[in-house]
Amino acid sequence: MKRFTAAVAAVAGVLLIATTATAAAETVVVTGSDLGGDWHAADTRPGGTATWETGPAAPPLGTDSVELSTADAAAKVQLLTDVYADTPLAAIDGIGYSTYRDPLATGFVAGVASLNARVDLDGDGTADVYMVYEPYQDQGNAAVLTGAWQTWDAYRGGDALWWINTGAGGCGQATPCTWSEIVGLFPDAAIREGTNVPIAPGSLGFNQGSGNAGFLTNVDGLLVSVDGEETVYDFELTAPDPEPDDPKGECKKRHGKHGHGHGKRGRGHHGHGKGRGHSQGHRGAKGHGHSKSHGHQKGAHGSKGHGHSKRGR
Ligand SMILES: [Ca+2]
Ligand SMILES: [Ca+2]
Repeated sequence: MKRFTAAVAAVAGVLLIATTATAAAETVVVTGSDLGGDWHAADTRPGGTATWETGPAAPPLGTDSVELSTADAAAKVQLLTDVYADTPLAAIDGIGYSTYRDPLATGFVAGVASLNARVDLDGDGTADVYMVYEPYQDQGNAAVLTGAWQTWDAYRGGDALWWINTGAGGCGQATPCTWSEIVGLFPDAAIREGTNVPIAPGSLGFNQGSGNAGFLTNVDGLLVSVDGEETVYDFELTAPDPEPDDPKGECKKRHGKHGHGHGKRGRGHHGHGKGRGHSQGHRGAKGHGHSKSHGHQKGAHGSKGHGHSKRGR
């Protein structure tokens, strides 16, 4: 009987932890209309497309996802957000995403879209490199399935493998380093918008190509955790209905999946100065006015640069 009681207590403990973890996350819906807002096509090149679509199969969040296609070797497609600009690499304690390698994909059998982060390694304000996470590199070719949704923990307590397009720190594609190793090598590193060449903004998100002819990957569920606060980006065809006359109801709806109204960390996330207010309605990914109403806004960063984005392969 004692044993039984202990088991019940243990299960209750697990449930409590799970509930706490869920409450810490915020889900932000990203639609195609967010391009040019918080999300950007960045260094997308001819032949590279990002298409919001229903499915395929059962995406990990909602009903829809984004299909990234690179028809030929010159093609490249990016879907990057700028909301993490100026976030110290060391403050990131979780990152991941989900992929679906379409059965129609050709090319590398374990090839799916990667995660890319534009990074200022030495913290001097200028982005220097791209950091890249590729599931096959971290988990092995056999781990990447075709025709199935898979979720990749690109952090794994700091043990996930990333490579740097310039090979800085000895962390090139052939000799990737763990996230923690890179943070250790470059303690001042931060996500940074680029300023060197006229490529559209964006510094964190999905990348496919160049050199990836025939790749066809659906992506969904980008997760980023900063100082323990998770945000999950759910790519969907339509945003939740705005309810401008009912801020509380709107917040509830927008954050409904996790049942809380204001989980924003109040990082630069809210402070783009793009002039979006509550009255314009929340289209899922826009938290600007909302964050103000809860007094969370801090760390606004006004300047948005343009960047370059060599994939390095
Ligand atoms: Ca720099
Ligand atoms: Ca989705």
